[in-house]
Amino acid sequence: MSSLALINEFLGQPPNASEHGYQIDHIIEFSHWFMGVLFIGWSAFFIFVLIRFRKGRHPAADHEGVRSGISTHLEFSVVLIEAVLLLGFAIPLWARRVNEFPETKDAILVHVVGQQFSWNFHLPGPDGQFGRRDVNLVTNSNPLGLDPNDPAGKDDIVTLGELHVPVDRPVIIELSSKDVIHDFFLPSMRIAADAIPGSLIPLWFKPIKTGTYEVICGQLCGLGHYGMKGTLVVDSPADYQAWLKERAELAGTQSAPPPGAPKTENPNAQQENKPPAPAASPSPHG
Ligand SMILES: [Cu+2]
Repeated sequence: MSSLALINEFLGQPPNASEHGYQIDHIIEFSHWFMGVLFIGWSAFFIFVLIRFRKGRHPAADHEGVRSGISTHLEFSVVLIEAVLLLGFAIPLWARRVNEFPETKDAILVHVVGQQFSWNFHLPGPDGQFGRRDVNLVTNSNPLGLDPNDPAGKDDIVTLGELHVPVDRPVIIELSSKDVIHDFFLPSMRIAADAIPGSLIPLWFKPIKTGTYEVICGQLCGLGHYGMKGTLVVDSPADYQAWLKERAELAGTQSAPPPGAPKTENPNAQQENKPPAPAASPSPHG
């Protein structure tokens, strides 16, 4: 895999840390070598044509041009290879991320909500149930509008900018946005998807290496876009349990605002002009 590493380094890709990521790397690698071959092939052909059909050799123009069918065949093969890449590899790869979900009982479910200019992460807590969310309850200290009267939401965990997940377990993300179109991009996990206001977009990945990784916004979403970064921490199972416990204790020590708001600073949320946050969300399998 030395060529793969070379391409990765050349493109500035961070090392892959997800189960499916090597497939993405292979398709990126193949596309680049293929484009390299096309570049050299077409350049050589161009130079050949300049010399072969120079004015000195053909003083009178031939208006009929090429009679051989070779170029048609060549162009057709290029289109065919590109179609195979797209239909045979790229689309099925993507479909596995957004259609074929793992069993929910093994997976970590997270609601990810983008807003100008930060990422909110909402976990269901020990009961496995997400609390009800209501756009009318959104405040600076309750960025997702969690309903304080919903028992299912009492143990929910809401964090700003930092998501913890355990290693070697599938993570199912349900993505939405409170204001404009953002793009939830985890370069090390080789996954990205647009966060669109009014839509719930499911996707999943499985982290296979513990560590701290970057979460970025991949869509120019406003003046503060450059700063719309977060952190994905892939923990060992023990560290993950410790983190869950710590968040639960934090949530327990706060009375009002309710459990959903361990971090109360959210300078970007606006109390007036509330953006349309998505309401309670269905499972991605639904
Ligand atoms: Cu953004």
